Amino acid sequence: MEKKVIRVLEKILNVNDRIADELRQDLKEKGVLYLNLMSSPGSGKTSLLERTSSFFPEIISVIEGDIQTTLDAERLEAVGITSFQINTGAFGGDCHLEAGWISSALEELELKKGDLLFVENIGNLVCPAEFDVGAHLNGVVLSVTEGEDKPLKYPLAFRNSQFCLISKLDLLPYLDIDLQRMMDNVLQINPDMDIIKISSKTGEGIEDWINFLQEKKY
Ligand SMILES: Nc1nc2c(ncn2[C@@H]2O[C@H](COP(=O)(O)OP(=O)(O)OP(=O)(O)O)[C@@H](O)[C@H]2O)c(=O)[nH]1
Ligand SMILES: [Mg+2]
Repeated sequence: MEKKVIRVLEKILNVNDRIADELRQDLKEKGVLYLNLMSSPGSGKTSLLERTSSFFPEIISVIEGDIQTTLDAERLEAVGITSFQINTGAFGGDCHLEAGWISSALEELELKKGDLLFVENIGNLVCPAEFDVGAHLNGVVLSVTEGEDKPLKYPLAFRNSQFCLISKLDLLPYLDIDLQRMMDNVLQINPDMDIIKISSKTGEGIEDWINFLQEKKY
C-alpha cells in the first residue's frame, strides 16, 4: 500500500515538473521574466508588489495564490496590476500552487515581450517549496519579525530560491533580532543567495530590488 502511495506521489510530481519545465521554456522564449514569491503568511509579498508597480507600469502581471478570498488580487488591481486569483479552498485547500494551475491561469493573461510575471504563492514556508511552478527565479520574502532561525528550520524554500528579500526593515528598532545572524543563516542554507533588504513601508532598499529586476528582465 505504502509503495503504491509513493508511486502516485511520484507521478503527480513528475507531471508537475514536466509542465513547469514547459512553462519556464515558453515564457523565456516569449521574453517574459517569471518570478515565484514564497514566504510565511504576512511577510509582505503583496505590499512589495504594490510598491513595485509604479516602477514598471503596465508590464506586471500577478497570479495570486490563497486558500480563500480575492483580497490580494483586489489590492493589486487597485494599483494597476493585472492579477488573477487562484483559491485552493474550493478543491481541498491546498497550501501550494502547482504548475498546471499556473498554466491555466496564463490563458487569462495576455503577456507580451518584456513583461514581468509574478506568482505570489500561498503563504507558508513549507509546501510551495516542494512544487516547481516553472519560474525562472524563485524568491523568499523573510520579514525581520519572523526570527533569525527560520532559514534553518525551513531550509527547502531557501535552498530552492535564487533571491531572498528581508522585509520590514523599518521595524528593526523595535525588535531584538540580529539581522546579520539572519543573513548568515540564509547563506548557510544557500551560499549563492542574492539577499536584498527592504521596507515596503518606507521604501528603504526598494531601489536595490528594482535594480535586481531590471538586471534580470528580458
Ligand atoms: N512595518 C511594515 N509593515 C509591513 C511592511 N510590509 C508589509 N507590512 C504589513 O504587513 C502586513 C502583511 O503584509 P502583506 O503584504 O499583506 O503580506 P503577504 O505576505 O502578502 O501576506 P499573505 O498574502 O497573507 O501571506 C500588512 O499589515 C502590511 O501593511 C513593511 O515593510 N513594514
Ligand atoms: Mg499577500
